[in-house]
Amino acid sequence: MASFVNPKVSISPATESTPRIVTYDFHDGERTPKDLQLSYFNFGGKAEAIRLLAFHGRVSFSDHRFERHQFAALKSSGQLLFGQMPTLTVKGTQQVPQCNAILRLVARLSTAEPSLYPVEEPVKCGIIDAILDLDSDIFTPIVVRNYKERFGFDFLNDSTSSPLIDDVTKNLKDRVLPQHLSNLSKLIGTSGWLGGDWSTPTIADFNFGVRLEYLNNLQEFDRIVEKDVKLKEFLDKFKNLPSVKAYQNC
Ligand SMILES: N[C@@H](CCC(=O)N[C@@H](CS)C(=O)NCC(=O)O)C(=O)O
Repeated sequence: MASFVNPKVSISPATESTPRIVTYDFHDGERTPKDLQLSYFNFGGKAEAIRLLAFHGRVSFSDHRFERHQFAALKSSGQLLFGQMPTLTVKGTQQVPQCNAILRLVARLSTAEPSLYPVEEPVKCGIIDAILDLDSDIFTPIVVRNYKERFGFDFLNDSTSSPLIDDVTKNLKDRVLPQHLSNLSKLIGTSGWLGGDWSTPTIADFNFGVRLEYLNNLQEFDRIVEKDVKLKEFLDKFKNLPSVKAYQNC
């Protein structure tokens, strides 16, 4: 596989009130890092697939990595459309929140060939969308369990509820997650990517390349992803993409 030509990377450190900003400039097109500002916390989380996708697709952007207290100020200022991150701000004015929407937008802005989200192939896009939607089937119960108050289940934070939460964790580990992961595994095509026999990754692979690694590392689920040989091979294939390796070394 061809090696990856790195962008120009510059870093501006965080201050008390401003985020750490990393800019990736590919000089490939009209767009500059200033045109696309990704806002998220200063860790991987739900932004990492977007960062990797933009990097792989040679889409210049600036990565604004907020500390928690800075996010709290941003949220209370009302500037975030849905009160959450990640969001992608385009040319300083238009804001696109929601991971899947951002992944699609970044893929459309990329000139990568074959496309990371081929809008001229509606069925392929339908398959990619369906796979992306599986993300919420897999992760919603985990997020609800971890952030109960965000979903109105505050009362389950009571210590007397912890046996119930343990039951939830057990059910997720033994039944719910294995079923979803088995379905996902069956979608791996002959070339190792999700959804079909196409030879290059799409936004579905970028999403799950990051998200399955995260799930696999959650202690309570005991490396649940790598128990499936095909998913393990998928994760290895993703981590070995020249762009992914280059991003890690940037
Ligand atoms: N549906 C949204 C969920 C985004 C989300 O859950 N963001 C979290 C961080 S991972 C957040 O902003 N949490 C802080 C809050 O809700 O106040 C997406 O897919 O982008």
